[in-house]
Amino acid sequence: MNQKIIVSLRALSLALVASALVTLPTPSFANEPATDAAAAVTEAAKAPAADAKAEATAPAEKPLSDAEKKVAIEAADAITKFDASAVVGAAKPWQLGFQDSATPIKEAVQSLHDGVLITITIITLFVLGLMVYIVLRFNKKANPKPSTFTHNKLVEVIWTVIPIIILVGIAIPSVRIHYKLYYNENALTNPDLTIKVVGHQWYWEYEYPEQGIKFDSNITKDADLAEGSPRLLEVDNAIVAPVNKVVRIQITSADVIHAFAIPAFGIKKGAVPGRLNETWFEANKEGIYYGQCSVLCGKLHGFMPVKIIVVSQEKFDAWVKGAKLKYADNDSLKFAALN
Ligand SMILES: [Cu+2]
Repeated sequence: MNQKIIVSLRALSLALVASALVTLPTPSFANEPATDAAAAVTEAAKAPAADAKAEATAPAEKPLSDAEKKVAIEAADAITKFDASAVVGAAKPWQLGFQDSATPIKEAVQSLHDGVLITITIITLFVLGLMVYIVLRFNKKANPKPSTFTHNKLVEVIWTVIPIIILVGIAIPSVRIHYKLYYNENALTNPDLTIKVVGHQWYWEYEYPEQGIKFDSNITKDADLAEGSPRLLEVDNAIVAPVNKVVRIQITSADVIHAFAIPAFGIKKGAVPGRLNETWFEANKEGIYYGQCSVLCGKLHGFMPVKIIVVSQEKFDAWVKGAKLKYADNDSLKFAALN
């Protein structure tokens, strides 16, 4: 009889989890093989390349003079110049808990974490209370003549059903976040901006395929740090991204496995050689955000930080203009022209 109840309860829990999954949107694609994702980048890069061709034939397009180039590069440098008051995404001394959330995903992660923490605290206190009660009430002195029963149907039903409800309650928001991050068709196929990230031992390489910008990002040595700039997190060339825009990040590696992680955005994704992983963020606050490589990738693993500067769309456009010139020595412009 008990066996039957337990079997039917298991079936009930499966049905509950299944129904929770059914309510979620159908995935458009899972982590696709590298070739498909790479094709998407090529497609994305094609459109602006075509625009560039059209511009080249238009008579209004004049090449920039050296003085104009200098002004554009200086404007881009001014946007990326370190400003201690702009740092929002970094750990603080004696900090407890997470960094402040800067994306909807991170907000969801934070609230799931808080919910699970409350749940686990209640369970732990309840179990501790039960144990204390049992030790005091049923020790040999207090209860010299113990009862001999071994089963209680009601208790077994209760201790099966309540955990099922708790687990389903945790599973629903957890799976929701996963879907939002990795099956978000809109963010992954129709983003406002695409940035490709390539992990190297031991630095990051960033590409803006649609803008034709490509540069390396290396850690800043302690001796070169600006006033108030965080040690081991500062870099020479940071990612710049517009605020309140969906930014698709495509991640791969040129050598070993790294991981691209930004705590304030709630994203962490493996940089795997031969594979193109995807994630996205939509930062809702302007400022400077730091992250780090999060997979042990060799002796300088701790020295390949990530820095993202989130700015207004106007500032971002100005940065793109200057960065194209500043990083023109890289093969980025050739890269855009090839596609
Ligand atoms: Cu690494």
